Amino acid sequence: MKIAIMGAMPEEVEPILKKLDSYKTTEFAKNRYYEGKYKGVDVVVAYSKIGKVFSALTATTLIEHFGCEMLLFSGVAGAINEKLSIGDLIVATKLSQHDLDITIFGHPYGFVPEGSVYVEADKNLIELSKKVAKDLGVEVLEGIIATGDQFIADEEKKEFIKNTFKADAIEMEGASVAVVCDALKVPFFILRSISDAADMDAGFNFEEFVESSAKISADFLMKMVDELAGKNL
Ligand code: OS5
Repeated sequence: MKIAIMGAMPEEVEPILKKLDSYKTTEFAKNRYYEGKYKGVDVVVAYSKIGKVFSALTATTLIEHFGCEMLLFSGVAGAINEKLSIGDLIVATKLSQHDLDITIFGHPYGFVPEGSVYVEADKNLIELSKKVAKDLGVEVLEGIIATGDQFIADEEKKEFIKNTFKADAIEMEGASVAVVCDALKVPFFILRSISDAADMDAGFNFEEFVESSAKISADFLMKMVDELAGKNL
């Protein structure tokens, strides 16, 4: 089983690359892909660049070009749920595109014909994350992640996303990766650690905490890969 491990920004994949035994760098479609081994498992690591289009391209490439059969995403997010503080972990149960809007035609926000408002993440991988959380003694919230091509730093936009999608956290790549994996029938898992609260301080907080929160997410994700390695998939 070859596993794709992706983030959006260099900060999100650097802690993962440091853990690989060795890797080979390949350029494809204007991006770099790191093919390596981790505890005997074949992995391909990449950061997509920011946003839904780049992340969809990278997820598709990891699956169709590099032959990955499972995709794990690690990164940071803005908190909506007040239970979430900086550094806390959230696992997506389902994801939605908060900036997808053809409501003028009578459709709900986040919906286009032949699509769905939410895409559900793989239940087995969510179960595995619960086991890892228990073993590590860390709390991980399961919740809804809303994705859009905007860095949210505004209470009004945050309220809209909270009320419309019942979202617990916001980011800019998860739902597009989810759409790709769902369409290509590849099990996927989206993990995020909180870097800010998507409020007026979000820009400052993001810059201060992106590295530390990205590492919290990456370390947890690699514990999940430890477990997957033990299963000899
Ligand atoms: O990937 C983007 C989404 N991430 C999650 C996130 C988020 N999303 C929406 N709203 C929030 N409040 C969120 N909080 C966390 C994080 C990331 C946000 S966009 C950050 C861009 C920062 C930046 N700009 N230039 N650089 C960094 C330097 C640079 C220069 C050249 C190449 C690469 C980086």
